[in-house]
Amino acid sequence: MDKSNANPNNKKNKTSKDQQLEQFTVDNDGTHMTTNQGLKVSEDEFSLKAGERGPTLMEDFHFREKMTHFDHERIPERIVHARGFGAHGYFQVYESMKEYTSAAFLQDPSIQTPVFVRFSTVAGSRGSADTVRDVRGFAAKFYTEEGNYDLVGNNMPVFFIQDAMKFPDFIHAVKPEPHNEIPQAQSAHDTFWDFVVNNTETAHMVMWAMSDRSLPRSFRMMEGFGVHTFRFVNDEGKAHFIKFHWKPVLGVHSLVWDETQKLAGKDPDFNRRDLWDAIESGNYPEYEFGVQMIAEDEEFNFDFDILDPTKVWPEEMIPVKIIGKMTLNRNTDNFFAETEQIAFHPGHVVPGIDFTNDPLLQGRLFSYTDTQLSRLGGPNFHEIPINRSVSPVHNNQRDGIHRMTINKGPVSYHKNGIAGNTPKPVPREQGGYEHYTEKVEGRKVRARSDSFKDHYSQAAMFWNSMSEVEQQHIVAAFQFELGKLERKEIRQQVVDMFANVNSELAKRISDGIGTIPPQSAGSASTESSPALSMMNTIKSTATRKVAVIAANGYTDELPIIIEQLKQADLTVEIVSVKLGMIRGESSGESEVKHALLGADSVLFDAVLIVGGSSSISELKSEPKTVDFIKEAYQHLKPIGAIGEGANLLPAANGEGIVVVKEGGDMKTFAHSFIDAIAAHRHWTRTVS
Ligand code: HDE
Repeated sequence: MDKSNANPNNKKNKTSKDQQLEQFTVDNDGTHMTTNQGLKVSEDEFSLKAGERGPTLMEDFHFREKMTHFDHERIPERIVHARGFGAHGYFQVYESMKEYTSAAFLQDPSIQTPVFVRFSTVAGSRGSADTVRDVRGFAAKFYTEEGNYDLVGNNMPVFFIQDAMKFPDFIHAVKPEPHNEIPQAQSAHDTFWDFVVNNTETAHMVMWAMSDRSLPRSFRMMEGFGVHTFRFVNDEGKAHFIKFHWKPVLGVHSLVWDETQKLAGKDPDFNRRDLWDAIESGNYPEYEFGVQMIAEDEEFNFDFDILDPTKVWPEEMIPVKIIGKMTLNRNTDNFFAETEQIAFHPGHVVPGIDFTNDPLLQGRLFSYTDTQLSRLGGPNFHEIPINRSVSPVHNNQRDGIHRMTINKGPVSYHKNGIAGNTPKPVPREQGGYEHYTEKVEGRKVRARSDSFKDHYSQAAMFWNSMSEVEQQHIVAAFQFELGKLERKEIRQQVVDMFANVNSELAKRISDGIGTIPPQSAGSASTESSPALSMMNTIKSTATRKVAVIAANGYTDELPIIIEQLKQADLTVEIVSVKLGMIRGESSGESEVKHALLGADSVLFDAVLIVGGSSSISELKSEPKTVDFIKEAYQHLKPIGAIGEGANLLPAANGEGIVVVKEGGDMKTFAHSFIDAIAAHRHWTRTVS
C-alpha cells in the first residue's frame, strides 16, 4: 500500500479542490475572540445583568448573538442516508477511455481528479449506529476540470423498486413506524415486510439485504455500484450502455450478525472510526473503478431488461473492465462543513456520461436538487465550499438565500448585447454538454413494461450463487427479521413469496418461525454467478486488527511476533488488565493500548494470547479475559496462542486456531497465524 502521501499537509499533494477549500478554512489557534461583526469580546462567561444577582438585559447583543447561532446549528438531516461519513481523495484512470466516452477525467492517466466520497446507511437517523443491517450508500463526487460529476451509488447492485414513484412508499415502510417511531435503523418490523410482500419486485434486493453484504466489516471492504444503467458517449456521439462498479483493493468482507449487534453498543461509530483511523495512519483505502458495457444495438439480447434496476448484468456474461483507481487519503477538517453539507445528485454529469430511461433513475434526477432546497436552505447550495466546482461557474442565475458570489455589472440575461452576449453557450466540440439524441416515441401511459415483470429469477440466481455459509446467514436473517413481526400473517406471506424464488430457501426460513412451509418444490432459476459470493473475494491481511492479550511477565518472544505481524501490514494493539506499561519475562516492556474493561474482541479481527506464567495468572484474575477470547472464538475469528497462552483457548484445536509451544519456531507460527488472519473467518467451526 502506498503510504507516501501520508502527510496531508504536504504541499505537492494538494489537489485543486484542497486548494479551493483552504480559502475557506480558518484556524482558531492564538486568535482573539470577536463577535460575528468582528468586535473584540472582553468577556464570554457571564451574561450582562442588572446587578450580580439580577435579570439578564435585552441589550446583551453578545449573549443574543451567541445563543441565536447555537439555536440554529442543526440543519434537517437527509431524509434517507442521514448517517454518513466522508473523506477526500483522488481518482486516476489507468488507460484512456476515449474510444467510449468523451469524459475528460477518463482520458488522461497522468491526471489526478480530486474526489470526495460519502458512505452512509439508509434507514437510520444521523445518530444511529454504524453496524445495523442496511444498504450502504457509496456516493462519490469527482471535481473534474469539466465540472462536478457525481456517482451516487450503493454497496448493492440492485434496488428494491423499479419506479421512483414508489420511493416515498418504500422509505415510509422501512423507516421507524410513524405512530411510535420504533424501531430505529432496522428493517425488522411489520411495515417493511408488508411492503415487501405487496411489491414483489423487491425480491432480488431483499435477498441482498438479508445477506452479509448488509453488514460490512469496513467501508474500505465494500463494493460500490452505480445500480442504474447509464450511457458512455464518445466524441463521435456513439453510445454504450454501462454499469459502474467500485471494487475494493482489500476485498469484500463482512461482520457476523451477533458482532454487529454488540458493536452497535460497544462502538456505534465502528465503520466511521475504521475509515478515519485508516486514513490517519496512511493506510489509504483504494477502490478500482470498473465498467460493464453493452453496445447500443445489443440492448435486447438478454433475458432481462437492461434498464431494470432490480437486475444485475452477471459479470461472467458481461465482464467488468477495470479502468482506474480511487484513493482516499485525507480526512475532513470539519464534519459539518464537508460531510454534512455535501450535496450529491445523479444529474451532476459531464460530457460523455449520460442517462438512460431507467424509470428509477429518471425520478432521482428530480429528487436530489429538490431535497437540497430544504436541507441546505435554498438554491445556492452549490456555493458551499465542499460543493463548489473547481471549474469556473458563469451564468445569469442571481440572488437567493445565502448567495455569496458578488456578480458585477448590469447584465444578468441571455441573449444580450451589452456584455457581448456573455456568458454564452458553447457547442459540444468546445465542451458544451449535449444530451444523447436517443430516439423516443410512445403514448403517455402510467404503466410498466412487461420486460420488467420477472421478479424472481435473479433473486434465485443470487441464492444459487451463495456458499453454504452465506445461505445459512440469509436464512437466519429472514428468521430474525420475521420473528420480530407482530402480525403473524405477514410471516406466512413472506414464506409464500420467497417460495417463488426457491422452495428450499422458503422451507428453511419457515422452519422455526411457525409458518406453513411451501408444498411444492422448485426454483425460479438454475443459473448462478460466482462473482456474487463474498467467498470468492480477495483474501488479505492488510490493515486487519490483532488484539494481543498479555500482562506482566509476557513471553520474551512477543516482540519477534509483533514485528512479523506488522510486516504483514497488520495493526497490532496490546490488551491487558490495566493501562500503562507491562514487562516482559526477562527483559523489555510494552505499552498497553486497551484495558480489558473497555475493550472487546468485536473491535478486532484476530486475537493472540501470549504465554509467560505470571502473565497468564494475571490475565486469569480478570474474568473478562475469558469472555474476550470466547467471543472471538464464537465469531469464528483466528486465534493464536504462544506457550501457556493455549491454556486460555476455548478449544484446544480447530480451524483458525494456531498454537506454538514456548521456545518453538516463532517465524513458522507467525506465518501460519497470518494465513489464518487472511482467511478472515473460520466457518467450519459452525458448518460441518
Ligand atoms: Fe437516493 N436519495 N433516491 N438512491 N441516495 C438521497 O438525496 C432518491 C436511490 C443514494 O451521501 C436523497 O441529498 C429517490 C438509489 C445515496 O449525501 C434523496 C430514489 C441509489 C444517497 C434521494 C432513490 C441511491 C442518497 C436524500 C428512487 C443507489 C446519499 C438526501 C428513485 C444507486 C448521498 C439527498 C449522500 C440520497 C432520493 C434511490 C443512492 C431524497 C427518489 C437506487 C448514496 O434525494
